[in-house]
Amino acid sequence: MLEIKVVALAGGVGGAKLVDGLSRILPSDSLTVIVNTGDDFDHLGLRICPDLDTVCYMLAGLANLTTGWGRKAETWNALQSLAELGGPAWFRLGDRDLGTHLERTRLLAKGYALSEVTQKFCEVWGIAPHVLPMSDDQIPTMVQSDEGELAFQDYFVKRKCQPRVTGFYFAGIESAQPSPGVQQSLSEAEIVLICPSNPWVSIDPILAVPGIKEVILDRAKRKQVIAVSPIIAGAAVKGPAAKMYLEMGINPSAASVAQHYGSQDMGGLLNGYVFDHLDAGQDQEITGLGLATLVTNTLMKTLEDRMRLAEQVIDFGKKLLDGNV
Ligand code: FO1
Repeated sequence: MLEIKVVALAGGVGGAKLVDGLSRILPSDSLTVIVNTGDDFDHLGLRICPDLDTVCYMLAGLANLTTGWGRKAETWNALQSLAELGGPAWFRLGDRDLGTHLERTRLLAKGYALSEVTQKFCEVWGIAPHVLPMSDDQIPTMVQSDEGELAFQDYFVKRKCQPRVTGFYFAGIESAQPSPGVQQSLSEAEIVLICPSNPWVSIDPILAVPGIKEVILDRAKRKQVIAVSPIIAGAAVKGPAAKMYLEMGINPSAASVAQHYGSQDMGGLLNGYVFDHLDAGQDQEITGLGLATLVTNTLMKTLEDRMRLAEQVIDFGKKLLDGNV
């Protein structure tokens, strides 16, 4: 097993898959996952935390791998009853998944912080890595579009990502704080890994929490920051990332995501960048940004893919740490 302190920044499905791979090749006390909470919202009186649940369900072996959200072996009786009564069924909550939302909402109402609730759930679900929400404050991602401002889930689920986006903002970010343990894990990290999640709405919210980017940029201790491209051959593996890039006037590519995060010697975050064989032609452009590069198969279809990519990324990070790249 590799002894190395790794902190992964993750959002939805792409992030959860790589985190699953990392959790299987790293000792559990050497992996911390900082998860986006910008997608969170209140629905039917329940606090829903999609990216926390996607990461935790994946790590607990409970995830519905087909949809990429919610639980496997799900039933839909409660939602069916709600729909029959004329309630809003557009955001599909399965019976097993509802248990998570009911208990999270109950504990939050009793005054527990989201990070405390998450830790409790991880203990019950037998999740060994540390899973931390980026903040215990609510920081809803708002989508600015040609139809005006939309709450994230209204854009993503109700409107199926149809509106053309012009920008994003994270409401309340100015007064938000990282949740306990986030800054310490980042300052102790030898590898900070930006997972192949949507840069705009899964990773940027994490980096925007005051105090998070600052700690990542502080290279006082041995630290390498690596991102894995969520774009392969101009398309997102899943979700609206490429569509968002196009609507923001940027050509979606592995290189444009590398630019999005920027290299350390240009005041940006990254030392290293991992992208797919299909985009090998962009290697010179990406290297030209001052980044060390790893070109490999980044598509994670199977558990073996997830573990292989995780091993390759960590090996790449160790080489960077030892100055061998
Ligand atoms: N995404 C959908 O496209 N349709 C849904 O009905 C839906 C329900 C849902 C329920 C719980 C949950 O945790 C996630 C759910 N998602 C659904 C996915 C969710 O919108 C996304 O996971 C994130 O917000 C973006 O990654």
